[in-house]
Amino acid sequence: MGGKFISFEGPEGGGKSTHAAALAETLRAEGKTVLVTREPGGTRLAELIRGLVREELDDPPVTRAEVLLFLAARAQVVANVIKPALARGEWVLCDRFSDSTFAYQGYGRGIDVQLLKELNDFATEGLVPDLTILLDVPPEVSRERIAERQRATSTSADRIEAAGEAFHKRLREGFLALAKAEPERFAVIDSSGDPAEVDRMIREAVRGS
Ligand code: T5A
Repeated sequence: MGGKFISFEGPEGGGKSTHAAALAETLRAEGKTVLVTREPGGTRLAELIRGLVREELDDPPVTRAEVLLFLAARAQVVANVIKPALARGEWVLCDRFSDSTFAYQGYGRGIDVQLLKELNDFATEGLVPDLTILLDVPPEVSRERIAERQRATSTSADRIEAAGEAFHKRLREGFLALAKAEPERFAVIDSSGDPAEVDRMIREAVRGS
């Protein structure tokens, strides 16, 4: 049987990387071949774009350019990494995918979500995850986890993390609205609690998908 394509979404610090790695371990222990990738990123070109969109530049991308940069990175990882892995029958876990564009550039930055969906379809050749795990955390938990990571790694907020409180509130609401519109694809999981319990809920969502 072929593998599934599962995306992890949600506000910053929701635990996407942590819980995607844990799910990969579980699936591998069951004998499945699992590819874990991230967005933007996952190929050399897409990783270069990741650096560009997160950096504080003298010439930061205007919103339309930001959209196109994320979509260029997505087109690259879909064509060269995700689709080939799915064609080989592997499971693919992706840390962020299309819903991040709808939430951040749509609900967050105010670009029309329908237009974004059309542009995104072009970039992904219509590829949609079989299951999207939305790791939901309130803004205060998100802020605290980002601050903790910055303290631990002696780094500062990137350009998008540094966007204001109202932006982060809008994008969380955006993710929840996207999930409400497609309940059959999304599993919304409260990620503010015990990590082991979050992992258990994720495994349950995957089994039920
Ligand atoms: N972006 C991206 C767009 O604007 N548009 C797009 O189309 C796309 C694809 C990408 C940035 O680009 C933007 C969104 C982002 O701003 P990123 O690195 O993918 O950047 O995104 P971040 O969300 O910033 O990644 P983070 O690493 O901050 O968040 P994660 O992966 O959600 O969280 P994780 O796993 O690193 O965990 C963060 C901390 O919380 C702890 C972990 O140990 C860690 O310290 N933690 C928990 N603690 C308690 N309970 C739990 N359940 C926990 N889970 C994790």
